[in-house]
Amino acid sequence: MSLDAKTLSQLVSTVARFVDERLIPLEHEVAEADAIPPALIHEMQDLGLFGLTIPTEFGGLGLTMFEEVQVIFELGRASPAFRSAIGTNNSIGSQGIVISGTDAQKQRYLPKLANGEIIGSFALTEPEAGSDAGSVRTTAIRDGNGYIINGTKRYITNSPQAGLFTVFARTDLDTKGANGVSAFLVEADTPGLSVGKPDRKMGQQGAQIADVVFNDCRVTGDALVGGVEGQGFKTAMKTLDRGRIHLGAVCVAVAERLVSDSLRYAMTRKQFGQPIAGFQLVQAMLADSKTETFAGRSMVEETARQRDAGGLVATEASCCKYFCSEMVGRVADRAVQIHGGAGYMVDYGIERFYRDVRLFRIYEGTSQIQQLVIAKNMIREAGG
Ligand code: COS
Repeated sequence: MSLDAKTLSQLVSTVARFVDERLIPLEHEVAEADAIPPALIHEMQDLGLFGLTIPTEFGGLGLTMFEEVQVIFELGRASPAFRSAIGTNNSIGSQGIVISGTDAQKQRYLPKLANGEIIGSFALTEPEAGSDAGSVRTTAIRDGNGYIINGTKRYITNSPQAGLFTVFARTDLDTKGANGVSAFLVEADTPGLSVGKPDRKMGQQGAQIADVVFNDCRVTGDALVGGVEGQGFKTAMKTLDRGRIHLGAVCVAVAERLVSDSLRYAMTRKQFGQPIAGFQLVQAMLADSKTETFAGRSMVEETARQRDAGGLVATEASCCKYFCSEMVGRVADRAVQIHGGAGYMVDYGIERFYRDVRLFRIYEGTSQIQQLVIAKNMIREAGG
């Protein structure tokens, strides 16, 4: 359901105010503690941020893709860890249910995901399966009216906080590729499921990832997403298509923040008796970052519009993820350069963004996977 223009603009400005007044002042503290204060999570719940994309009949805001990216353009101006807190509930941790779930699965889980009562997490990657998502080794073997899951999932975002996992496991051991994989909804307190210690990582402190281990973890038959075996890979791909547009918007938002921080710094920092913004070589960096950020915003908005209109946007979603994640890497690099020595110092926070944005080129499909998807689709559409 689409919001009217006034309601959307009110929502976007409320989120913008929240980012400026509550999130940006806490960035340093959250990175140091590697955790978001619970009170802030409650504020995010009160603002409805966990349910942006979940249909209204299940308690979410039911935003269209275009509306969602407008909110993310604001929310993403703060450290990526804050977006990550609500990211999985709005994207890969809920959309498998929204897209492929049964009515009972939707009724049971979507309201709790929408209000943030539980955190959803997407358990696809494994020690031996990342880019090659169809080769998962985790198994789900039929047992009576249920399944027994065994295997290890790796680098699972928000798993330490999660109440519900969408787990991809092989139900057909004789089918090696994607078609033998099914998706399951597994609650975090199910016996046999355990979450490892949060991994130590390069950036995005405050957003936690860990291993999720299944050791004879028994689930009932109604945990099978959509009630159909063999559809798990397709569910994962459809979920990731939406997630890639969302992530493109996050990258644009961070780039816009860095452009504005770089401009402000260049206009106040003086060298050779004048603000460095007066120097053409600094201007070139500012102009390149502005131009690339604008290009990213334009393609994300256009892809979102096409998706809302019912178009198939797998190619364009990959274009957004590929371009925007690479683009924000270049913008972050220039931001450090424009800030000079200050850009390398922890207190200014620019080096933190430089580390944070590196992940965007890796998760939810590396840049190389996006290139493969784009080219494969081009060749198929050309009849190859
Ligand atoms: N939407 C719906 N269905 C899709 C799809 C999509 N976006 N992409 C693929 N499919 C379907 C295909 O149509 C095919 O169906 P049929 O068997 O009925 O023909 C099936 O899924 C297998 O597709 P394909 O042969 O393209 O699969 P591959 O094993 O070659 O894998 C890539 C394709 C590499 C693109 C895929 O594995 C991928 O996206 N990997 C990256 C995963 C990822 O992002 N990992 C990061 C961790 S998740 S945070």
